[in-house]
Amino acid sequence: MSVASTDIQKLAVDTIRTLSMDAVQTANSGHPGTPMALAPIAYQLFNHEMNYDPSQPHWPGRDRFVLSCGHASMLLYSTLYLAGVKAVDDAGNPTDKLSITLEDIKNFRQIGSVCAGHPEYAEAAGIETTTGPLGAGVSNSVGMAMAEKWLAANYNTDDLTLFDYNVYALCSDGDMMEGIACEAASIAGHLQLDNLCWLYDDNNITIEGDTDLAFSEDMATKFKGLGWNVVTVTDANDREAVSKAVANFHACTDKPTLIIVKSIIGYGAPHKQNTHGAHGAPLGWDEIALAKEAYGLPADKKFYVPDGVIEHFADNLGKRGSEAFAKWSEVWSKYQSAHPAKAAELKSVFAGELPQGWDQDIPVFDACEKGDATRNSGGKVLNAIAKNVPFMIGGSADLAPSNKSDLKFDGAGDFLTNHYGGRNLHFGIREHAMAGITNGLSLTGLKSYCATFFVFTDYMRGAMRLASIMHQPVIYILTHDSIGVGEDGPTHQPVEHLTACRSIPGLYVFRPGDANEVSECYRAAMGLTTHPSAFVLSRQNMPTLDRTKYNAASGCAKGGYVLQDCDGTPDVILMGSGSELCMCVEAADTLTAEGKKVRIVSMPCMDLFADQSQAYRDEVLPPSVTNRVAIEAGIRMSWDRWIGSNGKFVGMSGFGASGPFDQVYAHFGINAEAVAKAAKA
Ligand SMILES: Cc1ncc(C[n+]2csc(CCOP(=O)(O)OP(=O)(O)O)c2C)c(N)n1
Ligand SMILES: [Mg+2]
Repeated sequence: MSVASTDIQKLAVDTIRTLSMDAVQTANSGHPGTPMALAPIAYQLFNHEMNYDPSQPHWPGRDRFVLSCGHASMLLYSTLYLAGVKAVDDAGNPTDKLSITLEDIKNFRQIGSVCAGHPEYAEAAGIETTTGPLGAGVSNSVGMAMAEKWLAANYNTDDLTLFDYNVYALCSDGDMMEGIACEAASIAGHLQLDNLCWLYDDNNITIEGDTDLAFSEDMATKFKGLGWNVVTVTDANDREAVSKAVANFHACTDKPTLIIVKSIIGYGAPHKQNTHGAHGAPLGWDEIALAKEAYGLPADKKFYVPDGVIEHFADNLGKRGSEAFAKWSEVWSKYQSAHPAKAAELKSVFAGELPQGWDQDIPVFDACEKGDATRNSGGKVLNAIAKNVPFMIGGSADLAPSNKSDLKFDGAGDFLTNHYGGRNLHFGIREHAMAGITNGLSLTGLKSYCATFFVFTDYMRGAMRLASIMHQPVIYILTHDSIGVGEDGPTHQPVEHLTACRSIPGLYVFRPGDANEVSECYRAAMGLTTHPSAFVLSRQNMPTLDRTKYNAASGCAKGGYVLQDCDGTPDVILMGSGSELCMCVEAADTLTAEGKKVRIVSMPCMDLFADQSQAYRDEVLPPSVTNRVAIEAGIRMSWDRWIGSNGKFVGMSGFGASGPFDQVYAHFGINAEAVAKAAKA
């Protein structure tokens, strides 16, 4: 029996709904109501609007879909399954297996299923970013849209268009309430990102109940004020209206678009529709049976995929996608012959690799007693690397002159409204969105970095954590790294931040102890292609050590290394990082003059040191030498592992103070004398 086209469309939408309900019920946890309500939106976007080839989920020219309301994860899983999105191999090439199988859906929220509670990037092709913390996804989408603009500006030619895609993000009340969403929307509006479309599920309900409890913004007015094009769809089930709204988005060429969609949570569940009952809990099998009846589907079948639904996706999305991909591939192959050098750069972008020779200009710094601030040497090294990595882009949250994060070489340029080719981004004072956007840039294959004062990582932490969860090799440039900030006082002086950043699994925190350590730490960090790294850099000068006297800074590759040794077993090991390393050196000189045998260990990256073999770690920190002193202008916590229970720590135990930096150091007793004293105690 053939089905009229409207029937099969309805059937496809309802199948997204029932798969989602069944999965949540089977897991006995999750949010069923939002996938039920938004099924028509996901269906319409994927099957009829987006330029997306399910057989080529990593195709660089594809439209991106971000599910910012990650709690509605089953909406994405059901849709990707029905769309027939293919799995990819380790190199990102499509295989003939499905990215998400029905088995995975049956095992929603179970260990081993790619269908995790919230969508996790790289678990299954088609999941463009990890979401769950509300607001994160929409911020990523802005980064993805900026990346498209940047790629188009730098690589499209008059006759060969490689990049011309759109970024869609589906978001909820919770997303919109989050500060990061407003920051991200503000910059997107300012930059006039007309390739960005957010669809806001205006369903008037959150966990605690009606949005009246805590949310009464006029979203249309707000977004118009932010420079967005705003369209309203009064019923999520009206797919024609959704399609018209998307057409309106396409037609708008100077603004991002917000489509406000009114929906009814738990749509179709007779007792729980539009109530709290369809929120963060399964519906119950009885209610599910009634909902299935209401949809006109068999009430007793679980995980039922009616005949024709998968074919329907293949006939629409599949066909449209493979034609678009074939067309793009033709352009790409012409491009490779016409512009081989540019094509080689793009191949690195697509593969997430660094170009040959990226490290050829990393500077070696001459020894110098006066030395330099590591933020300054950091700026030099960043520029030396970025010059040879044409797709390395980033910027600061309005502190580039302080962070020394500007790319200053010829042709670097600024990324500005309608001038999207530049490599210096200006995030404005929006740290959380900055870090979320930087994730979006990285997810597009660009080598991205962002910068601010170290203390403001408090505002970025959510996005930094997600970068690590997603294995994105983002770089954070974090200057003004301690009480060394000086006069700005305790609000601007990081104290617990080194330990706090070190505590994020997979984030490599580098705090180089002189200019050559900056070079070598950058070399190490750039090599970490599946982890983010943070560069914690000083405002104040520190000596550039004479490496003919001290061991080479290349030891930074192992995170910690012996900077200077003594003959035989040390009486004491002095350890430090950053601007306090030179205090270890000074203390070592004093102690040596007094006849002590002293070893100095430089520890620019504890995370990397922890990765080394036990043998190497024992070589640097022999277990028999328990007399150890560490110095760092931060709290003790992350040092305990390295100094052991007999160890001593010179550092901070509370907040800092306002004053000239040297006086602040003196006030808190963080200096070589304190190290020498602790060593003798
Ligand atoms: C940053 C953050 N805070 C809190 C939560 C927990 N949480 C999950 S869903 C939700 C609110 C749900 O309301 P809404 O965003 O409107 O989504 P809907 O239920 O309407 O789909 C909350 C508070 C979260 N996921 N992220
Ligand atoms: Mg809501």
